[in-house]
Amino acid sequence: MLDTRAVGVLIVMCGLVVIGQVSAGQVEHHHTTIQLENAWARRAPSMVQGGQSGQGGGAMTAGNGAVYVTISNHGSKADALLSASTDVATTVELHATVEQGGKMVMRPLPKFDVPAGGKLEMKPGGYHIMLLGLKQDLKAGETLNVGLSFEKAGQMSVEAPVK
Ligand SMILES: [Cu+2]
Repeated sequence: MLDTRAVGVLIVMCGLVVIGQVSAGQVEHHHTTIQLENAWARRAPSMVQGGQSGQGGGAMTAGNGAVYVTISNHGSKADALLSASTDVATTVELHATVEQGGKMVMRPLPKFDVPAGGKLEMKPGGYHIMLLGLKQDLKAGETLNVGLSFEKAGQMSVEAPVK
């Protein structure tokens, strides 16, 4: 005669093994590895025009703007931001600000690398998402929806309050 209690214990143990494998698999999911924080936007950085610090407000037409986001990569593989998009600008570029002959100038980059376990912090005077040819004025209190396209994480989006 079979000991039915022993069989029951075996079945329970097999069940636990299966559950354990499913949990381990979920940890490997990679669409949560990219974290977007501290997003904000503003009208054209004053450095765009150069020269003496502007002649009062309102001189600029349509103009440009910038979006800043802190991107953290919690994954084990490097990722990269390839492009960004928003409805309010004609053209959106990835820019770095670098010093050149004593002046700070902006330079377009093909992508922003985000190393595994690292972060890319955009900020005024550094990396930023450049909005060229604004279709509408950016007013404080409004929020821009910005799409971000990553090499590995794919398409993401973030809400960027205008400051
Ligand atoms: Cu720029």
